Amino acid sequence: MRKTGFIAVVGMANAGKSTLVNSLVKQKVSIVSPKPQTTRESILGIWTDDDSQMVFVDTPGFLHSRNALGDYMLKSIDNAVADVDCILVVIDGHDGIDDRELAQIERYRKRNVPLLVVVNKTDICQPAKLMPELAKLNGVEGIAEVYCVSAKRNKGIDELKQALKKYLTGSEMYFDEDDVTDKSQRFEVSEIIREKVLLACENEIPHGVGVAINKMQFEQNAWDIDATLIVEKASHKPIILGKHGAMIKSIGIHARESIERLLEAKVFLTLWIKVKEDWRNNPSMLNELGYSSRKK
Ligand SMILES: Nc1nc2c(ncn2[C@@H]2O[C@H](COP(=O)(O)OP(=O)(O)OP(=O)(O)O)[C@@H](O)[C@H]2O)c(=O)[nH]1
Ligand SMILES: [Mg+2]
Repeated sequence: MRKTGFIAVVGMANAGKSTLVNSLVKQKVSIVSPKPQTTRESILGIWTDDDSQMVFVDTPGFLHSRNALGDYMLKSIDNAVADVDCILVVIDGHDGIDDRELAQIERYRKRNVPLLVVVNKTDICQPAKLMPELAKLNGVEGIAEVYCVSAKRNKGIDELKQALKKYLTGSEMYFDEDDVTDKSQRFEVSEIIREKVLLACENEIPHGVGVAINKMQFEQNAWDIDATLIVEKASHKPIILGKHGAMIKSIGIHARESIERLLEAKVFLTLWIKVKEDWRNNPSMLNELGYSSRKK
């Protein structure tokens, strides 16, 4: 019989939580970008092997909420850490450990489930700089174990996964053996498009972009997908469009390539842009984009 359980993955924005979950389940289930607040809701990454099933809960990075979407993101972190077998607090080792990380550890240790600290991005950390940072964790109450990994380079990941097995408390399978996420293809497609917007835009604009899938149909051996990028200010529209439409064209090309890999079929992708003033504070827009109840 397999040991099974849920493991929450929390930490500051940009620490590499989604990269870690993808690396743990050996599939891209959660989008990644250098911009903070890439993940907007909890996303499950499922790993099943001969003796275990681990359900990792990727979460949005801890943030100071400035709008209703931010409130929703914070709530999804709280929901994610309820009833789990273990909590992984991910820290960017390259950035170092300061009071914010220590406050996070303090916050989660009160939940009385095993808490592991995962120091990530060791591929870009100089050992001489990392050692004094790790020393800051000595004597911090409530830490069961500390692991140093590079999620991006898959270093230390198998060792971490092996170590996590001892914390699993369940014996029932929560998902089928072949499942890697709880999300639908439609959700994954909208996230891929949002990832390409995050990667293409330099400034704050992508944080105010939502993606609505208007149509997703499989016809004549190809997917026909029609999506709208929702922007929160009229002035953002020309920026996303780019000169002679160059920006949106590039977003579309990159998104289509990734979606074709996901769906393993040819994809025709049409992107539109629509302005919805301050949509991140608009309950009906949040609902439409799936940010008010669980979106699958
Ligand atoms: N060098 C290096 N970069 C990493 C590593 N893990 C993640 N990154 C980079 O760090 C950035 C943030 O990664 P994400 O996985 O999106 O971080 P996150 O914690 O999920 O961020 P939010 O969802 O915004 O909270 C991306 O540019 C990643 O490529 C790592 O092990 N090494
Ligand atoms: Mg993330």
